[in-house]
Amino acid sequence: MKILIVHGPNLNLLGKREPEIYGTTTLDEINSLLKKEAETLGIEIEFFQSNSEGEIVTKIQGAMGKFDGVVINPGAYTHTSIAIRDAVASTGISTVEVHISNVYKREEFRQKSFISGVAVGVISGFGVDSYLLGLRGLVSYLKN
Ligand code: CA2
Repeated sequence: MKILIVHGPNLNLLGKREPEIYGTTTLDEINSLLKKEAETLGIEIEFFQSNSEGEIVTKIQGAMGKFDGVVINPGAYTHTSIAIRDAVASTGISTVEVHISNVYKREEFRQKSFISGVAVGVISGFGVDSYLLGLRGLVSYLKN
């Protein structure tokens, strides 16, 4: 089984800015933790980060036939991007949406996700663990 991890805009700044909201763990450290979790689960994993909506759409389209599923933190595109939603829906690739912060405890504009409606499930608010829980949930979903 092969899973693609997609990190959206500004997540390359993790651990370097706003630690009170997003913690002190860097994106490289998150990817290392995911890699370890993938080894435990006996699956393959690949990472992609982009600040560009179009690049994320292209990557999701390209995942068809190459990956069994996607774990995505769409960042702020969660709340704006019909294009990313359409890419997930039209490829039909099993996708789990994850967020570091609990978006339902924050500003009202963060409480709307264009992705949730086409995702297998959503995990929000567990910090870095959201990614690990999302990966485990997706692998379990795909196995069953
Ligand atoms: O909680 C999450 O994971 C979010 O997807 C993070 C997005 C935000 O727009 C979503 O509403 C919730 C923001 C990612 C920005 O990441 C930063 C990391 C460090 C410093 C500044 C921004």
